[in-house]
Amino acid sequence: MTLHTTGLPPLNAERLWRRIETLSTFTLPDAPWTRRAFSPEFEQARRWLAEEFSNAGMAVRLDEGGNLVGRLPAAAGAAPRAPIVTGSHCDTVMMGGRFDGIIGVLAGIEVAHTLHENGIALQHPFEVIDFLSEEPSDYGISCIGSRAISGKLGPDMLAATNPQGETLAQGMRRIGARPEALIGPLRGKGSTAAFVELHIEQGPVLERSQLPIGVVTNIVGIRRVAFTVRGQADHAGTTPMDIRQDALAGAACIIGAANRKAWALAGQPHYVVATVGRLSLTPNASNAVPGLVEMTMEVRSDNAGVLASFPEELFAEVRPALAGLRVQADMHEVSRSQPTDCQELVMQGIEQACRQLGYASMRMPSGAGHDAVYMAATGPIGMIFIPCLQGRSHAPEEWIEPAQLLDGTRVLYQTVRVLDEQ
Ligand code: HGY
Ligand code: MN
Ligand code: MN
Ligand code: MN
Repeated sequence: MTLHTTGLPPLNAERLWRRIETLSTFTLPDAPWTRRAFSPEFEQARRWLAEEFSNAGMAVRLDEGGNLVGRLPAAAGAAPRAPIVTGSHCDTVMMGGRFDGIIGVLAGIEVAHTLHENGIALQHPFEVIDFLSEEPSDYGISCIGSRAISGKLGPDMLAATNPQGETLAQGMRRIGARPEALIGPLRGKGSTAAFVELHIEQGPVLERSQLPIGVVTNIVGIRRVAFTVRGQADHAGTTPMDIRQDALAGAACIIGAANRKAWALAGQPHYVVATVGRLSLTPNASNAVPGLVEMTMEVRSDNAGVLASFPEELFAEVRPALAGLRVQADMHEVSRSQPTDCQELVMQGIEQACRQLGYASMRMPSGAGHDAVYMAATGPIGMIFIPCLQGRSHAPEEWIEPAQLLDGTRVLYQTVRVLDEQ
């Protein structure tokens, strides 16, 4: 049954929600919901998505950066214009949710399907992109596909390896991408008329404000550094405290200092958060002094200066404590994205669409990173947020109601129509 209420976009809410349910079946069975980029589940999902792109009337291709791109041509006789683009990502973190990234891809397909089946041809070509590996991949790199589009996937990243020793370039080839072709940006400045991404907020603001739509003003930059702390593995019972070299005690100094530093900087006047979310230790036995710790710390802020100095300042602060523990540590950067502003053209387009459809909205920053950050190199960007239950994300408890998804998809559809008339 297609929702044909007067004035509202003729989207098919049931078809949209059915796609959410189908895509969520492509997961590690014993770890819902997990669809890691480059995994078998991911490749199955990609094959299904390509069918859905095509069923929605779009021409489909996989670009050199591993992005799945669907495209509706502009109306016959329309002047040549850059495309209006939407999209997001269908990969997840380990035991993530069914909506982070996913709703941006599936809502884009529903917009295309609705345009196509109602014979509505825009003045701009319309593209929907499922970006490759927006989440930090097993190679340590995130936003792989959108970095490729914007020319930010350099040889050092392509040489990064996963725990099995496979390089990112090999992984990309395995899923049909052509990393050897990435000698520059896949899309240059001005190649996108406007990019607008629908995404769950992944935070509590909209739910607390009881608002259906958020208009994103800016997206935090993210800097990820790898710490390696080396001590000496020893017997936990026979090694006195004054001669042990406990690598985990050293790592704990770094983690504690990062937490204190972020607390001290938070809200003054910038947004600053720091997290160590990935850590491995050797030999990882209850009766052995840890000899080696490898961990990743990320710091996020809307201020480039904080991003540029936080890891280095942190490392300098903990050096005396590490020396006291007789452990060695080194730090190297894994990846960095800059704080990125959304453009008035797109923000006002979203707000106009909300007014036309009768949705209240509020402007707000994004503490999460998104592919939109990299699409900013190709043209003006904007993001539409919808609330998610208790702001939870990157967890199986992530949830939205079908009506909330429909709200967001309606605003996405209408925003595309508004921007098409610009
Ligand atoms: O980590 C992020 O900010 C995004 O959800 N991948
Ligand atoms: Mn995410
Ligand atoms: Mn996401
Ligand atoms: Mn995103």
